[in-house]
Amino acid sequence: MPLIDSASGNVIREYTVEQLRDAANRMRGYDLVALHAAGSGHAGGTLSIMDITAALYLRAARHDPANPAWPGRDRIVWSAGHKAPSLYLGLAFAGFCPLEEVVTLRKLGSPFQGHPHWLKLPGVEVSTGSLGQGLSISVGMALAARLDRRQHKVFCLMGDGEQQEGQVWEAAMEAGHFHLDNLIAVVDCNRLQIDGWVKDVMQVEPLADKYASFGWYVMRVDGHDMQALVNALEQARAATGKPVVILADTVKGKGVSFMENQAGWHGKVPNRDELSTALIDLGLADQIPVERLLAHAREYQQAAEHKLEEAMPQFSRNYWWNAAKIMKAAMEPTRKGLGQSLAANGGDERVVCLGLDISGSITISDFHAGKPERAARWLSMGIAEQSATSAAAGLAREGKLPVVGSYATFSAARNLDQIRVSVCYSNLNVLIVGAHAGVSVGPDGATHQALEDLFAMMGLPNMSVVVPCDVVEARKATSYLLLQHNGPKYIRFAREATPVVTDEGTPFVFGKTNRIRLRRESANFAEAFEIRLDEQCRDEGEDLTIIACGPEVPEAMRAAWILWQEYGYTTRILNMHTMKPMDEAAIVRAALETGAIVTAEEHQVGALAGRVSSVLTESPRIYGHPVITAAIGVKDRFGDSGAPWELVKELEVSAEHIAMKAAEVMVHKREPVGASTRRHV
Ligand SMILES: Cc1ncc(C[n+]2csc(CCOP(=O)(O)OP(=O)(O)O)c2C)c(N)n1
Repeated sequence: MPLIDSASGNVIREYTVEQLRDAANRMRGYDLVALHAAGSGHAGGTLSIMDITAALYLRAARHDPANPAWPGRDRIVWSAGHKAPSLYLGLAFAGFCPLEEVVTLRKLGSPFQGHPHWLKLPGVEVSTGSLGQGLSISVGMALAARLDRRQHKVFCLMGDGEQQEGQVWEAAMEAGHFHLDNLIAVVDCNRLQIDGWVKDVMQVEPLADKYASFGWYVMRVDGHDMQALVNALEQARAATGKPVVILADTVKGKGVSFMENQAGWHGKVPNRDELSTALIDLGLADQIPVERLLAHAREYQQAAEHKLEEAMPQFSRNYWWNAAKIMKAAMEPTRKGLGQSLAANGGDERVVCLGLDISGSITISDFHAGKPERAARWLSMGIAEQSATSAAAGLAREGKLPVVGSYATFSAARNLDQIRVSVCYSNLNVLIVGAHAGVSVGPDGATHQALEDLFAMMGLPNMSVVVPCDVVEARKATSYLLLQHNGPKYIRFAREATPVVTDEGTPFVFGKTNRIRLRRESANFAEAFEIRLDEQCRDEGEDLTIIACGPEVPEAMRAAWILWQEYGYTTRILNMHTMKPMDEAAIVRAALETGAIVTAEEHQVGALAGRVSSVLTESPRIYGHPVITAAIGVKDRFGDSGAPWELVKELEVSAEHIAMKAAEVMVHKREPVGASTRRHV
């Protein structure tokens, strides 16, 4: 079946198998250019699925690029959201969007988000990125089509690692139960996932038997044989009485010699030289206008940056990290602290670590790296966050010290009920790692940016929550939580390198806030500040307090520097690393002694601000004392693709935003109600 003009029902274009092969090959070339321009993304899986993409978008599916919302169109659900660039190229080649725009992939504000968002790009059916949800959405769409007596088909594209998600099998059961013969699933079986071969990470085969036993027709094809793919898709359309799954055997990184069958190319993109070699491999050296496309990507990026800078609070000079000769900051990813602690403490025989197919990147695999004697205590659970959470509870019930982690949005949101009941209600000793939290997974986009996790984790009875401010504090916090703290515990940290502002000697006491004061100007940013336990400090008559956690602590320190330089205000910073139980005494002291509090969190505003506010409203010692409060955080919106530091600006959680808000607060502190409110900073 070809592309259709929905108004007349006429065929717009009929691709031959040879033309489809050629299109798939060129799509691979454009994919690599877009990934190179983005600087991040998934080369391996986008290349393996490209023949399927071409066969589906240019031949099998009935749709009209001029009318993406045509009710009679086939629906294509891209469950493997990380392979978004293939979807975008399918749409572009079919004529849904301009081909050259795809090079704005993963850039701030681009319709070509890191993971597909249907509200940003016509032709995308639904938003995906959290693996394992697409088949359920497809079941819903297929049921809706049946209820509405429509004849279109619903296609669902998945990966083979993705089959590890339990939700896939709930959906498979539903599709079989409802005899959804308008549903066609395609699995890109490239046999690799992030942590290695699927069979080693968590065996999913025999997939054919599994689907068949759930009441599906099963076809197995060579996913790079265009004729076989076209035939299979056509046969699947004709099936009656049961849903169809096409298991397409593919090669990850297909077409590029140095990427084929290499797990390392899962989440990696080619540099300029590698791009040239790859295009030669694909026989496309002179066939894609690489320089023109890259120039377009650069122009888009410059315009996005310009818009962002225009919207930033303005001060007399540039205070950004490392912008000036003084106040230089060393940067290191906070996540490394987890790995350092697990490597150091993993000798304890009770410690077991559960991998969720994102092990190297979040550093949990440092637990066993180079230590074969720990291999038995490294438990690869596959992409199955919900089951792994309850399994961790089982391990804890038997006296183990389990650590389970993934992107915070998958380890502290997708599995929320398992955390609530299996872990918290049972009050078990499970350390849950919320890695890559906040905006620090930047280009991946909103689906991967945990900006809500603290609400749930802090709201759970028995749960303790720590949000370390840098790599050193992350190591100390992990070590404490792992070996000394009993009960459910959640540690949350970022992916991106952030300033290192503490050192070995900095106190870390669970539940006790650190107070940070700017003492001097220094070539080294961290050395300009003194950090002590808040309860050991005396009042120095500071003008205001900034209470911050995680990556907002260094931002708060930079804000204190701005406030001193621009207005002469002195700031007390509270590093609220332990978000639960929160150090209420430190908050009350700050309120009484400074009378002005600004909270700063890289999260939907309220996890920190709401808790601080309730401490203030619940504390009789505050009665009668004026306290002005303000909050910095993400304001009830999803994130976006973009560089992490761009998103810090876009979501208004930078030091500049904190400083500007603090300056406003100071106007009100100095001129209380009744006085003139005309003065603005
Ligand atoms: C629920 C969820 N957990 C984890 C991830 C992170 N993640 C992205 S891709 C991926 C591996 C997917 O493997 P597979 O389905 O085989 O895709 P392919 O290897 O073909 O890229 C993981 C774990 C995610 N996106 N969603």
